[in-house]
Formats: sequence, C-alpha cells, structure tokens
Amino acid sequence: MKMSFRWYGEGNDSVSLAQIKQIPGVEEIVWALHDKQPGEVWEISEIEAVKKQLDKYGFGMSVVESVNVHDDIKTGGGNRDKYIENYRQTLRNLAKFGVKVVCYNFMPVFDWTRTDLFHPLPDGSTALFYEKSKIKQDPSEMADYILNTTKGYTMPGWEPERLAHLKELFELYKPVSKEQLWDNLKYFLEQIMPVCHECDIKMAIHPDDPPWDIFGLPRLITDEAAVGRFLSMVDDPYNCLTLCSGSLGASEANNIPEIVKKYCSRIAFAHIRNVKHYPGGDFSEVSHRDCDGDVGIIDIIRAYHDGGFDGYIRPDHGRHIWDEKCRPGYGLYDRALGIMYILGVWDTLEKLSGGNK
Ligand code: DNO
Repeated sequence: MKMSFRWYGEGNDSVSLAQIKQIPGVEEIVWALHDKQPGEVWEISEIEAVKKQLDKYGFGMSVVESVNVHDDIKTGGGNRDKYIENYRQTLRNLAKFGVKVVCYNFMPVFDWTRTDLFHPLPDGSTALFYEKSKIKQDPSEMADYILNTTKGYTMPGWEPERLAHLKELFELYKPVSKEQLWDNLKYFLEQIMPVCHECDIKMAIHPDDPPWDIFGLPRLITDEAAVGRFLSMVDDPYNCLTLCSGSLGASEANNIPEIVKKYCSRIAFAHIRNVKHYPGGDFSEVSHRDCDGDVGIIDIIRAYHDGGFDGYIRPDHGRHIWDEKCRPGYGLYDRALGIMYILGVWDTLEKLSGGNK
C-alpha cells in the first residue's frame, strides 16, 4: 500500500506541499492539470512543470485524478475517436513521467453531487451532505449553488465553462440510455487498453457518486453487480477500479468490505471515506473513525490489508474543522487525521500479522 494525498496544484489549493510533507507516511501526490478541459492533450512541458514542484519534496506522481473524459466519448458523439486519440496521447505523455494509475469517471453531466457543502455536524465542524428530496428540483439550482459556494476554487467535474451550458448538456445525454452508456464505456476502454499495456498505466474508474440515477441521468458504477459487469466487460488487468468507499457506501445496500475482498486484485486506487446514512436516502460525510459512520472503515482497511493490496490509497473528503478555509472536502486537517487513522489501523494489522512493511 502506498499512501497518497490529493493536491490541486500551486495557486489552486489552500494546502501546500510543505504541509503535506509533514503528514507521516505520505509518499505520493495525487495530482492533475486542473485547467485542462476534457478532450485536450496534456503536454509534456505542462507535466514536467508539476514534476519539478513535486521533486522538491521527494513526492512521487504515480496517480493522476482525473484525466476527464470528453462528453462526446460518453455520449458516443461524432468526434469521439478524435478525443480518444487525444486521451491516448495524454497517456503516452504521462507514462514518460512514471504515472501508473489514471483515475477517471463516466458520470453523465455531473461528477459527485451534494446539496450542502457545509452541513453542520453536532461537534461544530461542517461536512458535505446529500438531501435526496432536493435532487428532485431543477438541476440548474443545484449547479448554481455549487458554483457560487465554491467560487475561487476550480472544482473538477464542476467546470463553470461546461455548466454554463447545462441545458445543452442535458439535451446531449437525453438519447443516451443506460445500456448505450455501458456500450460507450466499453468502446472507450477497448480503444485505449493497448496503449495502457504499452505505457504500463492502469485505468481506474471512479464509482458514481451518489451511486444511483440523479435528475433522470443514468449512472453505471453503483453496486457490486455493476462493478462485476464493468470488470468482466473489459477483462484486462489494466482495466481497474478506484474503489471509493464513500461513493458506493452512500447506498446502505452496498457492503464495501465485501466488494474490496472480491475485487482487491483489480483495485488500483483506494479512496477511504466514511459516510453516515439517514432515513430516506440522505447521507452526511463524517470523520474517518469507524464508529462515526456506517461504511465499516476498519473492515475495509482489513480487507485491503489481508488481500495484499499494493496499490495507492488516499483519505477522501474530510470535514472542515478548526475554522479551516479550504476547498469543500479537501482541507488539510481532517484528511491528515484520516491518514493517521488509516495508518493506525494498517500498522496494527501489520504488527498482528507479523509483517514488517
Ligand atoms: C470527489 C472525487 C471525484 C473524483 C472523480 C474521478 O471528490 O472523488 O470528483 O475525483 O469522480 O474522476
């Protein structure tokens, strides 16, 4: 297991590399070129500039989150082959810098979706919250709320340039059924797998967040059956998962430790996030401590440990604590606490099993 921390880049993150360096155990920075639009090639000089910044602190750059997939690829539009060729070129360029895992998603229109980004928790902190009844309203209201609340930060998946055309985006996806979306995902992966082999880069899909259809848009990676379908549809060791415990774990029906046990060898990247369920499908993000939420954080870590997981892991969203001003879900303090919790469980398991990693 290699511990990592997501960082949004110089001038684009409230957290500095110097601060991350002081969190015990972090070897890798999970990064991206956040000003690239989906479909654009990531140029060598641009990647090299990030490498120089990370080198100063001795961090690896093995995981990119995300190289976003253009809507034409998701919808099977006329220009998809051009954008797939650009994606391949980006992978080739990333491989020159030792990138091993590319996280991406195949969610239509919206990436992760929440109705409150600063929901008060009983301890006085705030966290991301999802209220199911609010999702029945006009999607543009929610998009406006997110964009206004996150002003000053680029939120991947919530690019104002894209969301300015929300109506057109919904039109674009209207004719795309769930089965067509599966077909388009398969086509995309089959086209890029040979390059992944050539470059030794694993593609690691992020589950849909939340794991159910929203605003009438189909969502694919929602439960264990969908994960199984996805992995067997393109049965290739380079076709992998980013197993996000909080995304799949937002559904009470999903048993995350079981999914980890079953598919451990195809998980390239683990996101550890805890979630508390409320009646009716509402949920709140909470601290990483097992008993604060419902996903079974200790059993999840044990499943990775006992499964011999040697991929990359990161704490996912944290609460906003100690008055920190930060990007929603991505402050320093609670994610650092999360790392110490994850490492505490992991190191204990190692010791108990007589390992010395
Ligand atoms: C949310 C993240 C997601 C994830 C993308 C991957 O905080 O986990 O936005 O990065 O879905 O493409």
